[in-house]
Amino acid sequence: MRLYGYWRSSAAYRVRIALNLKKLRYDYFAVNLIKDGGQQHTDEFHRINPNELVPVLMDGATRISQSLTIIDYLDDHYPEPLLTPLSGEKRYKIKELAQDIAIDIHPLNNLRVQQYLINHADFDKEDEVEWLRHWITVGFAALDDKLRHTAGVYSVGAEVSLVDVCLVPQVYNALRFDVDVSQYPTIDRLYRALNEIPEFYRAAPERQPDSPQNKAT
Ligand SMILES: N[C@@H](CCC(=O)N[C@@H](CS)C(=O)NCC(=O)O)C(=O)O
Repeated sequence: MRLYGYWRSSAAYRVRIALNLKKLRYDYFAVNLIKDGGQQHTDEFHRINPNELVPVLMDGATRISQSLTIIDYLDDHYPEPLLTPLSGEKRYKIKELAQDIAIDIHPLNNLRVQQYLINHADFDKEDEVEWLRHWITVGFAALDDKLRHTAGVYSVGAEVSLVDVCLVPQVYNALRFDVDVSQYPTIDRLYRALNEIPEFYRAAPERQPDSPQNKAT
């Protein structure tokens, strides 16, 4: 199995957590999103994913982009542990909350959006950070409210689910932009609890081979 990712990509971070939870080994191919204007825009990577975004997972002849679909594929083919139950009310709650993060919050923080704001919308660095914080705080206020009703030890009850897999990378992102996560007590508690789990801890950006903080690189 092969994963194309970037240490700081929160969508790739989701997939790394899922692969770790399922105890799947994979070869990691780092795509540097910053260097030389971004290796995601090279012809070579464009052929792998015309969206020019990471992550991409290859498993034999299967090639998938879109982190939520990759994790769906992993649940179908490597169901231990299932991150989205196959049926029941929890299935829909888990999908709803995961999509709140991955579809509503995350895309507004994405690198290409930030680059567009700076290059074409007359934003300076301060406006850009304000934009990032604004959309994260709007999303987190609602998410914290919802999680208050669904959370047990983890985001939905007592078992780790797709919501947790999406939550940790999004909080990591928020902290990068100095969002005060303590304003969201349930999110804050879940983030701390989840980072105690070795599979989450090992997936963290600074522990990836392409992270500048990783002394092994
Ligand atoms: N919806 C996609 C989002 C993928 C995505 O936005 N990836 C970002 C990193 S988190 C990326 O590759 N950005 C490169 C760019 O913006 O040029 C998914 O969930 O996989």
